[in-house]
Amino acid sequence: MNHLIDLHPEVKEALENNKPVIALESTIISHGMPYPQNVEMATTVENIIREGGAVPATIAIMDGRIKVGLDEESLEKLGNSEGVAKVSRRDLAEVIATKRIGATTVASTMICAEMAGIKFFVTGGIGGVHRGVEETMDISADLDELGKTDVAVICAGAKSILDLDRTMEYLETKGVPVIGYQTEVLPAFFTRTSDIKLNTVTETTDEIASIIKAKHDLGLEGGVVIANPIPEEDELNKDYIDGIVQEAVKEAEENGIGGKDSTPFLLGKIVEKTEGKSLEANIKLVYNNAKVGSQIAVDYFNK
Ligand code: PSU
Ligand code: MN
Repeated sequence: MNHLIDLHPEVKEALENNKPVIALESTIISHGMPYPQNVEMATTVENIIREGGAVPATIAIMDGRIKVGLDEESLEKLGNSEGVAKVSRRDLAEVIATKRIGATTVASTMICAEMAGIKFFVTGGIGGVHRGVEETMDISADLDELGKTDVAVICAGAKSILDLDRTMEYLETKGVPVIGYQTEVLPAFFTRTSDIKLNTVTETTDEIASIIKAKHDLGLEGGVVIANPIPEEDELNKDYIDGIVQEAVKEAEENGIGGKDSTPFLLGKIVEKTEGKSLEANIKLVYNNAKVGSQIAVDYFNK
């Protein structure tokens, strides 16, 4: 184990006894949702994973260490402090060296999970190729990480703040399997569908576990995306949310928002403009991913 990693005792015990462990990111807490809903979401997700028979490991950077598994106090600190750094692959060394508080994105959570020996990771949505990429070159480091780091990421697709077609092309180039769970098309986060057909469609979590197992047996590098649509009863109206996303993207442009600030700005604007409806949907889809993700992990460990 890397000497910069601190494993929470619950996580350590699970890893030593070959029990399913699920990594969780912390940027969704610090930069993806407002306080106090963010902390409540983080705590509930952990409980859903425990009920599903796996052990949750929320990952963050504190005191110059990679924390794998957080206590209540640390979750609260992440969710309710000013100046928490958003840590992607690029930022990991700096935030460790300067001992700042850092929240891990999908990319850096994958890195830390792999270092700790964790194979599964539940979140809301992955980063991707941004709209207007021709001008900005804004492509999330999450996509390259998925191309090289061996962790299975369970999400609800990607938000339509992104260029979903190009995001899928990029993942194909990087050799990342995108597996639909009970869906033939890529889910678009707030909505269950998009017009992008998936190459791999599954009906059961056991099928997904088998695919991941085969990938491991082959020794193929890189991650896997499992795309799990938001539950029907929590889905937002497509035209409604598309309109709001368009406004948010326009405001980001007008305000010259770029780099790592782009995604948090858009997420915040969407919550504001939907008067919290998007937040509610976001929380529900994460819970659903936690349920399906722990089932996949349990099925995998039963193989
Ligand atoms: N998408 C969401 N919610 C989020 C994020 C993305 O719907 O909270 C966060 C994740 O941590 C993701 C990161 O890894 O934003 C991507 O940021 P960027 O686009 O700057 O790579
Ligand atoms: Mn970016």
